[in-house]
Amino acid sequence: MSRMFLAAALGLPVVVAPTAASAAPPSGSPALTSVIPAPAEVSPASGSFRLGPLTVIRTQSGSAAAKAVGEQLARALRPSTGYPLPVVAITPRVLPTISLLLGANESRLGDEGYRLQVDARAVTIRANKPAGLFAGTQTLLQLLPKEIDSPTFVRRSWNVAGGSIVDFPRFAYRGAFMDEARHFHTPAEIKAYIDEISRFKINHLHLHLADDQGWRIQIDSWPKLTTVGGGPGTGVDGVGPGFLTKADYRDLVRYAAARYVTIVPEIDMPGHVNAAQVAYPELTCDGVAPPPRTDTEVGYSSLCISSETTYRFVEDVIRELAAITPGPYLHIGGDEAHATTDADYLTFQQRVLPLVTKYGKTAYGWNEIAKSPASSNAVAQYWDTATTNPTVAAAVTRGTKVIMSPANKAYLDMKYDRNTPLGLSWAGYIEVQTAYGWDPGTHVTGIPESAILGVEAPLWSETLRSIDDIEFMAFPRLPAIAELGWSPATTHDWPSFASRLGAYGPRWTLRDVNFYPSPQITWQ
Ligand code: NGO
Repeated sequence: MSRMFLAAALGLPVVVAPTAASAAPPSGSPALTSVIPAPAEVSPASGSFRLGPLTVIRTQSGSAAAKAVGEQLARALRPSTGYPLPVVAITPRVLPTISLLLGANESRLGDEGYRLQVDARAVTIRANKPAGLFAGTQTLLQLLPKEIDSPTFVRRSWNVAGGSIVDFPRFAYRGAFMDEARHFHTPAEIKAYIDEISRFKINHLHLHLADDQGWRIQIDSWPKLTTVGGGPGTGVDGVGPGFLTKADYRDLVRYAAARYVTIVPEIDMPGHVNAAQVAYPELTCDGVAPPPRTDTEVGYSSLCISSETTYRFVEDVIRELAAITPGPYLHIGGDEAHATTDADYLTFQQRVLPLVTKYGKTAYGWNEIAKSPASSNAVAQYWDTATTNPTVAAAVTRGTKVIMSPANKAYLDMKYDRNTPLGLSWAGYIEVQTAYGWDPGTHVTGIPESAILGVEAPLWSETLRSIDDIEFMAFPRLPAIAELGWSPATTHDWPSFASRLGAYGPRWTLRDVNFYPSPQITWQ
C-alpha cells in the first residue's frame, strides 16, 4: 500500500502529488491526469487494471439508479471490446470487477462527486448519489484507450492506469444551450448533443423554444403557436420549421435525466415574440398581425404590456411548461426588449417573475431581468461582454444569483476566426484559448463567486442547420466551458488543457463528431 493510500485508509489528510507517478500508464492507456474536465485530485500509482472478457460490472445492490448507470457503462464498453460485461449486484471476488457503489459517505463529494480507485483487481467508483456514479463512469471512459469509442470491435488490450481520483464540481450548474427557434433541431439531434455534453459533466441543457422566427413547443391552450409559429416557412431563411410536442419534450426530459442532465426551457419575452404575434394578433397592442419574420434582426417585437390578454397568455404558457418540466428552472428570456419602454419592462417583470414562482419554479432570465426588483429570487444569465455591470452587481446584493455566459467568451455561435464558415462575430472571434481563458468566479466586478451558480455555453442557431454544424461550433470549445464550471480554479492551466484536448480529438473522430480542428491545438 502506498503512503497515500495508507493515509487515506487511516482517515489522515491526503497529500496529493499528481506529478509523482510511480509508473507510466500501460501503453495506449491515458494517464490519470488526462481527464477533461480536470478532476479535483489525481494520485497516480503503479499497476493497472485490465478490462477483459471476464470483467463484470457490479452496482450497488438495491439501487435501480446505480444499476442503470452500470447498464449505460456496459453499453458504452461492449461495441469496441466485444466483451459481455454483465451488470450484477454481487460478484465472486476472483473476477475483475468494475464496482459502482453508493454510500461513499464523504461530504465534500456532494451530490455529483465521486472517488475512483484503480488497482490490478478492480476499478471502484464510490459516490454519495447516483449522479456521482455517472460522473465517475464518464471519467473512466476517458481513462480507457481512445479506441473504446469505436462503434465497432477493436482487437487490443484495455488497461486503465492505476491510482485514484477524488472529484467534485466547483459550480453546481454547468449548462449547454440549443436555439430551437432560429432553426428547429429534431429530438434525435438534441439527444445526440446530450450524449456528447454529458461526457464532460455538463448537467443542464437550456432549450430556447421561442423567438421572433418560430415557436417550438406545444401549448394546448394556444394551439396556433405551433401550428402557425412552428409550421412551414418558419425559422431563419424560412428553412427551420418544426416543433416539439409535449410527448417529445417529456421523452427528452427522460433521456436527459438518464444522463444526469436537467432540461431548462426558455420562452423569451416580452421581446422576441414575433412568431407568437403572427399566430395570435391579440398579443399586439393594435390587434394587427405582424408579418412573419425569417431574418436575424433583434429587438423589434414586444408583447402588449397594458393588455390583460398578455398576462393570460403568459400564465397559460408558464403553467403548461412548468407542468412538463421536472427541473427547477424556467427561463423567461427578457433580453433585448428594445421595443418595450423601460417602465413597461419593469411592469411586465413585476407581474411575470412571480408567476414563475407561483408554478413552483425558479425564474431564470437574461441579465436584463436584473433591472427589476422582482429579480431578487431569480437567476440572471450574464451574457454581457463587459466585465462591469452595475445593474447586475446591484441585483446580486439583493439576492439575485448569476450564471455566467459572457458572449465574448462562452458564446459557441461566435466564429473561431474570420475564416470560420458558420457563426456570427458581433462579440468577437472566440478561439479555444479565449473560450478557456477566463475565470467565472472573478470575471465581473461585483459578482463574487458566492453569487455564481455556474456557467453556460449558449449556441445560437441563426447560421446552424444540422447536427454537424452544431458539433463544429461546440467542439472543442464546449469542453473548455465545462472545465471552467467543473474543475477547481487551481487546476486551470492552458498548456495542460490544450494537451488533454489534443489527445481527446481522436475520440471525436471515432464517434463521428464533427469538431473544429483548431490550429491552437496539437491534435494527436
Ligand atoms: C444575443 C441575442 C440573441 C442572438 C444571439 C446571437 C442574447 C441573449 N440575445 O444573445 O437573440 O441570437 O445574441 O449571438
